[in-house]
Amino acid sequence: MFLLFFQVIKCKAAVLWGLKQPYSIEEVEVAPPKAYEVRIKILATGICRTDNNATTGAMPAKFPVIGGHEATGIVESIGEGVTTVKPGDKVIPLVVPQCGICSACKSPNSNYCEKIDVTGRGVLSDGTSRFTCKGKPVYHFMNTSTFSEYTVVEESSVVKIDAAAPPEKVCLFGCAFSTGYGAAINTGKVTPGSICAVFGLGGVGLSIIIGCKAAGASRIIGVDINPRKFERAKAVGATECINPKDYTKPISEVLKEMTDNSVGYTFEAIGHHHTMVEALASCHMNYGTSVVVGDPPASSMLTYDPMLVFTGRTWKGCIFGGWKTKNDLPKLVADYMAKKFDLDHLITHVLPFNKIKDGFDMLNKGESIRTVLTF
Ligand code: CND
Ligand code: ZN
Ligand code: ZN
Repeated sequence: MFLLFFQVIKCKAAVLWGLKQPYSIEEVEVAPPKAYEVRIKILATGICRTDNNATTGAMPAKFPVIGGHEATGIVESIGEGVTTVKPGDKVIPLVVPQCGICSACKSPNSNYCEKIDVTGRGVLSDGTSRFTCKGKPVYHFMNTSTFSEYTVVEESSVVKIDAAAPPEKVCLFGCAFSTGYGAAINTGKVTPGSICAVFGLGGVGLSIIIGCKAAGASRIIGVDINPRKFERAKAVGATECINPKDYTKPISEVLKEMTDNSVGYTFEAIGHHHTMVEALASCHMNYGTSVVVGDPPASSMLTYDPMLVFTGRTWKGCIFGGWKTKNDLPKLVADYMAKKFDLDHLITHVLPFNKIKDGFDMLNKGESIRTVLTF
């Protein structure tokens, strides 16, 4: 019985063979977990813009790669030395690990664990991958690779959550919700009565709105070029929504006029240089704070007028909403179970895993917020 746990598992996974190719469902082999590793059976995984960025090159990845990073699963087996999870535990794989010993993990002010993989390393700590397909190694994506029936992660990249949590909802704590909510609460530190503007009304932007509302913002202005996003943005707390295409002047000027020049906080949840600068220009020239949440396109430089920060604005960014994942995620899920958050407006579609292509098509046509794939 014990030996059964340590067999290679053959299963279905969505493999990206190279840039600008679609995710292709293949049979892959998933090796057993080595020491301090955990093999997880994935139950549900959301589709995030970052998974699409791996296909365009905006997010670095080592090909061939199994994408996906926002999921819930059950621990299938554990390697030697693993103590924080056991087979049968309901878990969330962690895009941002918490190893507990690096400089960031030891600092109370950082969640940027050195084990994070945002550069497309694609391998676990021993320098190898646990996946093969057609005799070739297939690489890991952001320590997680959740577009697979089974995945292997390091113990620092997985956390146990409430066994009763519904997998097809709480997978959003694996990225969108935690990222957006934390950007407002932890990074922006939105204050009661303040005015906020959120650029980009996808799963991350809507989660920022939920955070701004929870922090007591008096006005939350959603900004998106796709007006089909406005209804759900308002449902989660946006007080107004505007479309830059409806104006000839820069949206920073529009926001200034709408608010008597008093936007305290802006958030960029799109991932374009020009909107990052526009969001910066949109917060108050002195006391304003602007948070970069969207993935900056890889290998590119941004130019901006330094006067924008010289006058006193604060410009910051965050990965995964600043949460220390192993400590904080179980508490966020517990808050969800206590009905503190409602994720229903964020999830527009639930599809079986083999419909992954439809999920990406809807994301790229602007028809979905979050599509959750179930196994
Ligand atoms: P999604 O694509 O669902 O939403 C982006 C929204 O931006 C869409 O509604 C678009 O219509 C809108 N948009 C596009 N161009 C413009 C524009 N010029 N002006 C205004 N609106 C525009 O993306 P998502 O919500 O899944 O992710 C948002 C970003 O956050 C994306 O860059 C993703 O890669 C990134 C992200 C960051 C982190 C982190 O830890 N910082 C974690 N996950 C995702
Ligand atoms: Zn660490
Ligand atoms: Zn994501």
